Amino acid sequence: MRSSTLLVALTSAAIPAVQAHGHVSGVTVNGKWTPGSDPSWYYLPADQRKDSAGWNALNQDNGFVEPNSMGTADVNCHKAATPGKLYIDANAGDAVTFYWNTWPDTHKGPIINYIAPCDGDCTTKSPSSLRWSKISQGAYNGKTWVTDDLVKNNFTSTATIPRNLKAGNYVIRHEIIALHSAQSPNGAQLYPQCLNLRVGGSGSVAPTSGVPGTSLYKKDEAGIVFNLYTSFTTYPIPGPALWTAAN
Ligand SMILES: *[C@@H]1O[C@H](CO)[C@@H](O)[C@H](O)[C@H]1NC(C)=O
Ligand SMILES: [Cu+2]
Repeated sequence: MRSSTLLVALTSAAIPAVQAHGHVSGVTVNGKWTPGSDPSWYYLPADQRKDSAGWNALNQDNGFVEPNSMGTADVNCHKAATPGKLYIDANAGDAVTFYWNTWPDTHKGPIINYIAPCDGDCTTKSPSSLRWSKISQGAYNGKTWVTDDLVKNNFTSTATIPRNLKAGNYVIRHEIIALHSAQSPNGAQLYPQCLNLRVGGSGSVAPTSGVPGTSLYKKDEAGIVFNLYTSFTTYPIPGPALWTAAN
């Protein structure tokens, strides 16, 4: 008994039991913190979860959505996601800084941000009803990846809300695609994180061309199957073209 306890203690100290990937624990806008969801809340009854702007999802391992699930609703806001109850408050043109709880240096890849209008209340939306427009993206500059910057910057990444975006309620989908195993089919790892966003200000342009999550990516497109371990100078960021009409 005693020696097996010791063995477990030694083993878990030497080898981290689960590789830490990550989730968005919250965001700041103009210095104000709004909480994201915590995957460990998923099995709590809804009335016992802490309120968050982040959507709850079945990602207790801080894990990912695999390319073979790109045709399912899980691609939207992570596995079996349900809406958060709070909103991030921001104006068009504001910067939203996403705080990941952690991120492994090995998990290099693009960081992409999308918005979907809720046409009313985001807290009752289903993932498959959302229509995404890509508002910003970053990946590789010839030397380093945006995920390297994320690790360097206290696990944060910042997106700017288009400065002429029409006021209203949106879901913002902040996503890292980790490429460390993407040389194999179904090896890329999608880490989508959704949060409710209430946009104010006097912007006038609403997205009209958004696409369902299931249309964002193809599992065999160039930026999804990609070998990080050969020499390359550019990386083709996957997904639809940037939506710039409200910039
Ligand atoms: C880093 O992020 C954490 C939240 O994830 C925050 O509590 C801490 O203040 C941040 N540190 C710095 C130096 O900004
Ligand atoms: Cu990982």
